[in-house]
Amino acid sequence: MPNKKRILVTSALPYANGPIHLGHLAGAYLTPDFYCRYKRRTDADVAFICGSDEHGVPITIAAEKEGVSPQDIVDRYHEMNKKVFEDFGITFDYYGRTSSKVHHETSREFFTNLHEKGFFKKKTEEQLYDPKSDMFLPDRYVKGTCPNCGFEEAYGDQCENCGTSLSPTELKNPVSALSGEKPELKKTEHWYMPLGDVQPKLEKWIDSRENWKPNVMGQVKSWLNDGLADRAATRDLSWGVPVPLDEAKGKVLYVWFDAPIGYVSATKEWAQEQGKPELWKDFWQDEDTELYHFIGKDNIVFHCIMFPVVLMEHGDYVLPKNVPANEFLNLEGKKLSTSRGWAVWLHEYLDVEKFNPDLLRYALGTTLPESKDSDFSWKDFQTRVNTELADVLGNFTNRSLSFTANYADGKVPELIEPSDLDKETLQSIRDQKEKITQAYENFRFKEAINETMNLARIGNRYFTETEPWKTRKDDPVKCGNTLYVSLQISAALSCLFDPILPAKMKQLRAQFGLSDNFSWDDITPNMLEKGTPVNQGDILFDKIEDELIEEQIQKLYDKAKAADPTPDVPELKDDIEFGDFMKLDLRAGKILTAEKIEKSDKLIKFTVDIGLEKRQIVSGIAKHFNAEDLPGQKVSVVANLAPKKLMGVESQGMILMAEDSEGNLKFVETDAEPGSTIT
Ligand code: B3M
Ligand code: ZN
Repeated sequence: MPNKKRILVTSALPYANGPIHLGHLAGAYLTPDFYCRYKRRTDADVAFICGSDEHGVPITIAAEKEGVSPQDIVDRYHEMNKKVFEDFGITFDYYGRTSSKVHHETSREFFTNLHEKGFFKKKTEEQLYDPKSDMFLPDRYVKGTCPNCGFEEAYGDQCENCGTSLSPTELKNPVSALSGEKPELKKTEHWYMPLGDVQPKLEKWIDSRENWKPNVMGQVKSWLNDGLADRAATRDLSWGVPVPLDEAKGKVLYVWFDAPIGYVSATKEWAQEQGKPELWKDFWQDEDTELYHFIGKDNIVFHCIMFPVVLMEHGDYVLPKNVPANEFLNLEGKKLSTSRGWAVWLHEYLDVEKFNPDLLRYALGTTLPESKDSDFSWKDFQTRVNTELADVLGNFTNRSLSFTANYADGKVPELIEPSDLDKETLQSIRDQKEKITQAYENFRFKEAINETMNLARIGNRYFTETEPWKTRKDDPVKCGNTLYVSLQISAALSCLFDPILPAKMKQLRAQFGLSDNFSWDDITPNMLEKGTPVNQGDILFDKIEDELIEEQIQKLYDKAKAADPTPDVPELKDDIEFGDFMKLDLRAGKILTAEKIEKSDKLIKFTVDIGLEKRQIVSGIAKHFNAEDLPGQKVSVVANLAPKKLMGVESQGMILMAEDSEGNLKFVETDAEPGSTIT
């Protein structure tokens, strides 16, 4: 008998330095869970592995900020994150942690193996050093301007704005994250991975990859085009896996060297937990295994270049078949930022009584940043829940079930001489299933969700068209056929939607008496035998009221305000002399007429009464106001600005406007009589 297909799926190991938010979930955890839940229903042996990344500067910096030990930080967030993933139904087979003994041993074994093969280059180089803190400044201990995109908050290891991976000395205007001081250069010795030397081999492997997402391949190719540089695999830090060499006292492995090996260590621990300590080898060392790394786009270089090189050089391991990385999720139109409080934490979402994990799994699933950055908004969440989950899926299954309960004795009727429409509609179960399967197989999760919802749409339309509320009186056979078909669709949906909505679909399956141990093959147009009792049950999805959504939006703005109380306004300009200010002639005025300048989409021509005289003033505010609304408006005017022509129309002054951080304009109003001076 051929072996079952073996599939190893990993999710990026989140740093155990803070809680998990929406962006994390959409980036690297939800899609592999959809995938694994689907794959486990097929003929595949799946291991889904994740865990906490407990090393590296992100951890030590969090500890320093709170004045506790790194161990305290990782203990706290490891437990918290493990639990929140469980609460959201993320079905990791094992959630490890890189501080474990097995991990320390495994990553040291990797280093030693590569070292003995002569892979590393030992080099003494100058690195940034903070004399005040008496410490080298690797990775995130330095911040500065990204040489690639100019982002001013780039870290010493990576720019989170453009995804470029960096070394501290590449940053412009570096400052120490510890002391805020400008660092010095000081010599230190490290073990480097000569990525440039292995580039040809790596490129060959990359070129043999099939079906990689264009956003992933694009980033990888651009790295390769630039030419790979040596990268240190060790660091001058005290927190981490000690380098297994006598001559490297006081140094630890670079966190990006040890963290991906965490996938291997966690698989070992999972195997041990099952009493089959050798099982991990089937998943990592048998070339029939399909390995998939699910990550966010900022981790592409590590998973597509660095870790594959490590695996290749070691030689005993399988390499990833695909790395279906997602782009970033924005929130309400802005970049997510934990430091600026612009985030929705998963534990907070769960605190809202009316929300449940399935709603967010669905809403996020429909807005995944699969091929480009996408945006999550609470209003969109509400629309998805109300108009899709409640109005389409919930409404359809509820109609089918309640009609059956009320008019068909609560049993699946017999299908008798079905019409063409009945047959076609039943066939659409197969057609949709095929589309959904293809979408899952190709990591197109938004499409999988949409095609699944389409089956419910087909069902709803069919139910409405066949009008069982009429046929139940004059054509009971036809009515029975409608119910038969609708129930089959509902039953199929309770399985097809299982990867996305596990809790709700379990509830729905119970209404049909369907087993939770179904396989993907069991999903057919005739899952329910005639006469099967079905149970009307509770409404699957309640609608979400506007107030609850307003509350969430308010909460977000409140948190952002608390995190960063300075409003988002431009910096103050340089001081001017009093005499310069006195040169300005500012007057109270009143708009008499206002008319849009035809040739321009921005300009409005005004006549303004400034007491002494009437002025013609042109102002570029047509995108913000309707000209008709403006006569009578009280304004402040710069009255001695030299006249200037705008689109051929002379402007004799300027109307003062105030602009807020969102770009909204307001008039600088004054109640004073036109002509009054403003000083
Ligand atoms: N902890 C980085 C991150 O959370 C890192 C991932 C490790 S995956 C081996 O973005
Ligand atoms: Zn950048």
